[in-house]
Amino acid sequence: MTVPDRLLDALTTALGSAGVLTAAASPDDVAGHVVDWRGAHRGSTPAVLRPGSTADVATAVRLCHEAGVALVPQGGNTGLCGGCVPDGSGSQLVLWLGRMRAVRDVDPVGGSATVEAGVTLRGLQDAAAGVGRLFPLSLGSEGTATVGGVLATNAGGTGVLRYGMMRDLTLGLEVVLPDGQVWDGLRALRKDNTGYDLKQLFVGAEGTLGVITAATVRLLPATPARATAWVAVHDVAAAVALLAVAQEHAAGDLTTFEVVSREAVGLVLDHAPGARDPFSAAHPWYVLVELAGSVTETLGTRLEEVLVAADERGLVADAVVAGGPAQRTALWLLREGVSEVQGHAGPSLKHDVTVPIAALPALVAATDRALEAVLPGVRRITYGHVGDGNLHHNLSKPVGAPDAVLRDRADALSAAIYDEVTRLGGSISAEHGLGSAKRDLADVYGDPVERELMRTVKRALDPRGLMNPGKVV
Ligand code: FAD
Ligand code: 2HG
Ligand code: ZN
Repeated sequence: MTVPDRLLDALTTALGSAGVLTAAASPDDVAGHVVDWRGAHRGSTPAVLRPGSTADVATAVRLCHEAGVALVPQGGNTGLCGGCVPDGSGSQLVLWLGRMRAVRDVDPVGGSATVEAGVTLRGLQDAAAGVGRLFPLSLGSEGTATVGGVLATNAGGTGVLRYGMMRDLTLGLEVVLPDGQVWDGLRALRKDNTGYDLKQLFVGAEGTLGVITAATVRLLPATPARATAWVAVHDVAAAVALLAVAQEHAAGDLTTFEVVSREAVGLVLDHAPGARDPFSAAHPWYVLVELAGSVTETLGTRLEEVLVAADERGLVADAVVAGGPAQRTALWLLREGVSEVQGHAGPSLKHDVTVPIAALPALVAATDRALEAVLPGVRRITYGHVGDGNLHHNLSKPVGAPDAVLRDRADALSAAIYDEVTRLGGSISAEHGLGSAKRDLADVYGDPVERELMRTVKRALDPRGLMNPGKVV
């Protein structure tokens, strides 16, 4: 169906002219909302709605519900599964939350903050830091990704090992339901056993059950001190063994434990401005280890203990400890830079997979063989959150091959990875979600009872199927 003009008129009357951007009047501005960050998912829409308040969102959702028009919630548009863009039919409206940027409350003693959905993740971190507290979720996209988006995708990042994912940091939500009702669940309570934990339904739902307009999240004591090492290891088994050593010697302070393959580091060195290899020789794998706490000297000693113990067990090929903030930033670039530079190797096939940590070496070994059999020379740009059992097992075409090679073999390459992940008891989406990209794969690899239960929830909350249709279920 097409979006009726009278709906767009009613929306403009309700939200004001700043609240509705039409493709007819502002084609360039609207164009930025119909394609995702990577340019991998593209759709179309006659208009982008830009509500400035929860009341605006409720009105817009109610009007669309009455007209039977579908909505696609959107925040920073940094999602990696196509969940944030409309389909190509031109019959879906984008609901952009980026104007809702108020920090409603920050409570350092109670350890909570309440912010609106359009506040960026960095804005939330800064609000916490402003009162001497920490909001610990951290992602490469944190300058653009919004609180609504990281909630809707249940984002993870580089601090999950210590602090958990977004759902673990959420105390309460305010949500506009698919018919326009507002659910005010903004409670900062640590204990609240009054039935189903409804907020958790909306976290990770990718905008398919309602629009998150605000959230109350946990704040933690600040950890101003850091100790960071970049460690070269022979293989993923050594990285996993190093994780065990780090947990033995620094468990309470261990915040980040990330692995990066040489292929991935090589791309950063070639393409990220300012990137530099701290070692004189290349190594097959690297680990970024970071401890965080309050006393620099204590952390430094603990990190030293980790490295000495690992070296005694023959796990370390080379290692460097950051001597100060500039060197720390340089080491982080070798890890955080990968996502941004992979495009230089051509189009990518992303696999955000997870298996039990102990199975990571088997996963890499088995998929190395299987991928090579499908497409000899295919580049494994593998890296990720080993401390969480989560690898970004991303692929690029063989050096010198045309882009089409990867596209033509895409299904077989992905199956080589997902089959092995499933055999090892893992999941085909660790932290990025399903969106439109992995919805059908979830039906293939997921448990049928679980998938049907999800459809039952979707039907119960959104019987007309107007909230981000075609995504997740
Ligand atoms: P969008 O991309 O706009 O939307 C994402 C999904 O959420 C869509 O389905 C959308 O419909 C829905 N949505 C958005 N806002 C709302 C709302 N208010 N209410 C309901 N639904 C909503 N992810 C990780 O987990 N870990 C990482 O380490 C990580 N690193 C990244 C690094 C880079 C460079 C990039 C580009 C992405 C990375 N991501 C990572 C992906 C991550 O999913 C997004 O960065 C973020 O969580 C999405 O936030 P957003 O505001 O951009 O949401
Ligand atoms: C990361 O950990 C992100 O850097 C992005 O989750 C992963 O781009 C990717 O595939
Ligand atoms: Zn990640």
